[in-house]
Amino acid sequence: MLLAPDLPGPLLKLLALFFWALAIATATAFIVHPIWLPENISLNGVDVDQQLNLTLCIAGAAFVIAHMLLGLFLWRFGGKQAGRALYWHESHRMETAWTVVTAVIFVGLGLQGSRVWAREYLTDPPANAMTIEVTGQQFAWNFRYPGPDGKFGRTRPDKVDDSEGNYIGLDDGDPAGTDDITTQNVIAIPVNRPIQLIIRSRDVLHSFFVPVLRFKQDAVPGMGIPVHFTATKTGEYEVACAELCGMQHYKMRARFLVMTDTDFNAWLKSRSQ
Ligand SMILES: [Cu+2]
Repeated sequence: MLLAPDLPGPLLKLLALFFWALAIATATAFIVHPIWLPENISLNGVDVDQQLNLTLCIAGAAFVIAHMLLGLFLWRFGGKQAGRALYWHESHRMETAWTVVTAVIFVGLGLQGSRVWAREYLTDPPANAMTIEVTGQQFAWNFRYPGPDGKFGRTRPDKVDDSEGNYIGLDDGDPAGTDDITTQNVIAIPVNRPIQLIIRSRDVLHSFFVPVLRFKQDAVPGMGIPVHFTATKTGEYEVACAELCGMQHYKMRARFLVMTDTDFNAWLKSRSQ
């Protein structure tokens, strides 16, 4: 409180009110949250949202308590009538306490979060999972379904030809690829069925981001990165590219359709023709 005697009392009281108002307004904005994430439609997303809420509750409580105390001290001890503040430094007990408490909270949240992450990335998809390949390119998302044989055909970089619609370089010399179904900027999946995506890029880094799935994964040239999830609600949602990948990055998006089994089968059939 070294600055306290230099400022007039009313100004310090005003400052105290400002800190209290700031704490209350911020807490209210988070509790009411008129602007928030879109709804979650993924099984795993429930854990992601819980983790986010837990982190916000702890950080929010620390923020509110700190600002309330700051305001309180200004109100109570500010101004000339309060005299000079007592100053001391070095309290090993207090320093140890706040370091330990902070460390426990940070490490605890980290461990908790890594379990949510591991469930999504370090477990195998269920045996009945349907595999779809995702290939990012500047500036579109390509999707490929393996077709009735359940096998993806070979692709070759020298076969890529945008003018012919062969965005991922399907090799027509491979019989496994003849029934492959490809789409651009629209992906459909059946609801309540585990889906495995193999995420690729044919040029630069992209990031496959589906906010309603609480799910974001970089697409890295030369790698096929597997991820799996289950969507629990039908509807039309959005895929965005979440990695700045060039001048037209802003319009790199795809429609994400979650359908009933019947609708999905009909959709896939219409695409294979
Ligand atoms: Cu991109």
